[in-house]
Amino acid sequence: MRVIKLEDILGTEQEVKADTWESRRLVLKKDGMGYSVHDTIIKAGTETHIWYQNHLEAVYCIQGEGEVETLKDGKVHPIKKNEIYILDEHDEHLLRAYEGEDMRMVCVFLPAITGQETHDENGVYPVLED
Ligand code: 9YT
Repeated sequence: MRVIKLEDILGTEQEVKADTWESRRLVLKKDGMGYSVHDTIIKAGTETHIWYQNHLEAVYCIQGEGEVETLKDGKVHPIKKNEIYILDEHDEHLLRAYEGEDMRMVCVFLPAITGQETHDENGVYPVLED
């Protein structure tokens, strides 16, 4: 077995920064588990357009508050600390973190991401803010 520490990932290529989020990719395909595990910060007051067409994802919120809008039906699902949402239909969605506090999410992807995906291949399209 192995122990993987967040502190050892910070500042490496496993720490990825975008406009509206930062993700610390703790477990990747290379680790051989079949899934990947990410500790992701969603910045307060932002909206991110996400569509993982090739992956299933479970997202457990351990800090902060926000909402997920699923685009096929326009439903808005409030999400706060201690709640997990599962994208079991490759749902295209908007993830919004409310003002005031960043959201911190533990995300599991199946299959594992390699860490080399671009945002487009990964299905992440940040919404540009004016
Ligand atoms: C909340 C969420 O979907 N996080 C995904 C992980 C992050 N976008 C990454 O590591 O690419």
